[in-house]
Amino acid sequence: MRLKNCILIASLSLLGISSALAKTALIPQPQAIGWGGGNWSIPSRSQICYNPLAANSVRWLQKLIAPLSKVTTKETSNCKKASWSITLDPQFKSSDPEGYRLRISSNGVEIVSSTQVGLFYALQTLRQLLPPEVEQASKVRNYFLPFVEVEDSPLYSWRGSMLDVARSFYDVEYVKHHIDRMALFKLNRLHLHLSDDQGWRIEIKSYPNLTMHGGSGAVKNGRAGFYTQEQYQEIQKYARDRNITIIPEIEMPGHIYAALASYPELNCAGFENLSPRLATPPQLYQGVRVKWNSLCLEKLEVKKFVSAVLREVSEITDGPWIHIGGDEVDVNGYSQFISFVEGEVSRYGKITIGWEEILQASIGAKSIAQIWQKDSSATGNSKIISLCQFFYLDHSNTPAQSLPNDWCKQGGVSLEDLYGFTIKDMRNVLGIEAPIWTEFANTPQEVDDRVWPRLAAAAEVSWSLESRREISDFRSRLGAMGKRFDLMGIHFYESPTVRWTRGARSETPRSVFFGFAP
Ligand code: TNX
Repeated sequence: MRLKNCILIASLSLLGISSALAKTALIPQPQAIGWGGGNWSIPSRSQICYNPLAANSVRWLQKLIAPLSKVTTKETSNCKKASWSITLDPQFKSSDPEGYRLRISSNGVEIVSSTQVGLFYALQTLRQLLPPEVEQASKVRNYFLPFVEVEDSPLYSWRGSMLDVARSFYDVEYVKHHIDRMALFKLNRLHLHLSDDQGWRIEIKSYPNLTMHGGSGAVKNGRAGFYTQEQYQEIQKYARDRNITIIPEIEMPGHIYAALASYPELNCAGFENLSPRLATPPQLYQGVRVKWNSLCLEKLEVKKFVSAVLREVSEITDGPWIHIGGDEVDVNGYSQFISFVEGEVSRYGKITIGWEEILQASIGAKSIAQIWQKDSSATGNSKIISLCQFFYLDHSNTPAQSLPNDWCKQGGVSLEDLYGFTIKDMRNVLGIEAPIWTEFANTPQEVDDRVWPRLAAAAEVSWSLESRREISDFRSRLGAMGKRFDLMGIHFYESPTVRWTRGARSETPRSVFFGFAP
C-alpha cells in the first residue's frame, strides 16, 4: 500500500503535479480512518456550500483553501453539487460533541459535525492533508487530496499546554502563535502561569505595583513585561475563536515573591516569611530557588489582597477555571488558607484548580488537582495529569541536550517517554497537560525547542485511544510534519529518532490562521 502510494506520488510529481504526500501525516491519529483508492483534484475554481448554522465555520474553510482554489460560497441546505460542503447538523451522531466526520471522494470534501468545535477540528485534519505551503498562504495549484473517510472524536476533554510567562515573559504575539500551533493539533486548554517569584504578569487595577514593580523583573537572562487586562482579554478571545480556553494561574501562598517585593505589607514582621531570605523587598529576585517564601497567612491585608486579585482575575476570565497554584510551600495554616482561597474562587463563580498539594487540604468536591509528581487515586476530585517524568517539557529531549532542569528525570524526557504514557485508572481523569517552565527557556526559540515536537506527542496521547497509538507509526507521521514546522517558523528540536522532512524555515512565525478572526 505504502509502496504504491510512493510510486503514485513520484509519478505525479514527475508530471509536475503536487499531491498528498501528507497522507500519512495526521496528528493526532484519528479514531477511525479509511483511505480510499484515489485522489480528488482540487479544481481551480470551486464552491463551498454550507447550512446557516455553519456560517462561522465556513469562513475558516475559505481562509484555509484560498491558496488552492478561487472559491465562492453558497448558503443552502442541499449541498449535493458543491466541491466543498460544511454542515453543522445537530442530529449528527458522534461519541463526543467535539467529534466530526471528514469525507473526501470524487465529489469533493464533505465535513459534518453537531458542533462548531467539531467542524473546527475537521478543518484542522483537512489542513494537515493540504500541502504545508498553505501555512504561508502561498498559491498551490493542481493539488490532489486523497480519498479518505475520517470519523473522529477525542479521548479526553482536557488537552492542554502550560506556558510559564512568569520566569520569562512571552508577549501577546508569541502567545498567539503558540495558540495557532496548539489548534493545529486539536489542543484545547492553555494554562498561563502568570505569577511567580521572579515576575508578576497580569495587571491588577487595585494593586498597580504588582506589574509596575513586580512585572519589571525576570529570571536571570529572562524577559520582563506583563499583560494589561485588555491584552489578556485579546489573547483570550483569540484562543476562544480557536476553541482553546485560557486558564489563568495566580500562585499562592508560595512562589509569590514578586508580589511580596511589590507590596511589603504582605510580608510578616521581620520578613519571617522569607526563609532563607534570598532577597529583601522591594528588591526583585532573579534566581531559581523554590520553597523560600510565602504570603504572611495570618495577616488581614493578605486576605484582602487575595480576594481583590481573584475578583479581578475572575472578572476578565471567560472560562470556568482559576488556577491557584498551591505547590511547594511549607507554611503553617496551609489547609485553612487553601479553603479560604477556594471559597473566594467559588464566590466569584469559578472552579478552583491547584497543583497536587491542594489535596492535602480538605478541598471541595468540584475542585481539580493537577498531578505533577505523584498520582494519588485516593481522592474523588477530578485530576489533570502533568506527571513530570512524562510531561515536563523544560527537561531535555535527549541526554545530549542536557538542560539544567533535570530534577525529575535525569537524561531528560524523550519523545518516546512522553508518547509511552499509559494510564491504569482513568477514573476522574479529565486529561493531560504538558507544562513548559521557563527558568532556562528565555526566548521564543528556546521555548519552541523544548515544546516542539513533544507537544504534538502530548496532543496525540490526549486525543487518541491507546489502541490507536504506535510509536514507530507516530515517528513517521511526525517526520512528515517537519516541513510544515519549518514553513511555520517553528524552531523545533530535531528528535534524533525521527526521520524529518525539511523545508526552508521561515524567519518569522507564520500560520495560515495567524491573526484571523472569523
Ligand atoms: C517545579 S511543578 C515547579 C516549578 C518549577 C519546575 C521546574 C510545580 C508545580 N512547581 O515551579 O518551575 O519544577 O521543573
